Amino acid sequence: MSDIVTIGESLVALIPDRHTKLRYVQSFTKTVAGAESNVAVGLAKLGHRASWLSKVGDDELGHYVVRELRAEGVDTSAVLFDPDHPTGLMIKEFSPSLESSVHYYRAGSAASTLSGDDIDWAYLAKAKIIHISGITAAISASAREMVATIAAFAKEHGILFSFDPNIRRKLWSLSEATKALLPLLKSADIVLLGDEEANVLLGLEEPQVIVQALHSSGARWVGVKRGSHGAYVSDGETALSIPAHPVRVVDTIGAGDAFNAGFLAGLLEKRSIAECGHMGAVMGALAVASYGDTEGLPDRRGLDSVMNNIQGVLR
Ligand code: KDG
Repeated sequence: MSDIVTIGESLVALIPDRHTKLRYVQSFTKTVAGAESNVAVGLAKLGHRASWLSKVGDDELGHYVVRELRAEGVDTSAVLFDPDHPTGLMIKEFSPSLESSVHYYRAGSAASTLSGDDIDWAYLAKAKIIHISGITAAISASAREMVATIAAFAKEHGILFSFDPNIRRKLWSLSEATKALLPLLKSADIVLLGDEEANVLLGLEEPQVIVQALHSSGARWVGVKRGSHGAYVSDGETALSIPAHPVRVVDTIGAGDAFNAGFLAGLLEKRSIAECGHMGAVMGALAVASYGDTEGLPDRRGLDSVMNNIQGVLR
């Protein structure tokens, strides 16, 4: 049984060996990407029981993705292999100024065929937290419907529903995203979102105001991710700013998922909101300091030693 189940598409990600246009790149490193599996990997590395539920192609890339996630300690026993649709692929591109962008080859992927029929509901019912990002809602109509059904299922079964809108403009328009994501945001117990996403979805800018609005619509815990400005976190009683953990940035993709993993680990460990926020900030920073979405994430000892140096935070 897992403490947390994450549900969404994972892809093979190709990472270029240099910061230039893809047309000039000759070598890539093959890795695994995917917002929800990134969160599961982060939690598993910290010693939590984390599952990732999805569909991949019954192809070499699909078996690679599942093998890698299993090797990181994620429970992949509920993952389905689809013989008729391929595993999705994405290619990262880094500009000389370190801006990252992504190119997707995922339309018609195995994960895009996900629907409520693919869910093992008895398996899901045992989770303490279900975490999903808006990317799952963006990949197809059937996946979008599945996410709404899962949110309702979580509520009925007293399972905490954790949601990160993760708006991806290459997957849908802002108006489509807003229409689909707002109800999910409002049904979540835990909302973890970027400040720019809050601006798009709620029209709000100040972290304090964003947090208040999300608590009024039902969220018990909120984390507003503010990039190099750190984060603003709240449990409804205590709200505070968390400074960014200083690191040398090389690959920003995956930072938000790493924050989510640290924050959710803190909640599972029944830590204070300040500790949850710091754990998220440290995980986010370690993710961006290395190439790949999850390769830089610490194990339990690594995170604890950084946290021990953060004065006045540990219990
Ligand atoms: O949050 C990081 C993800 O965006 C990345 O791993 C790939 O899932 C991904 C996506 O769809 O962009």
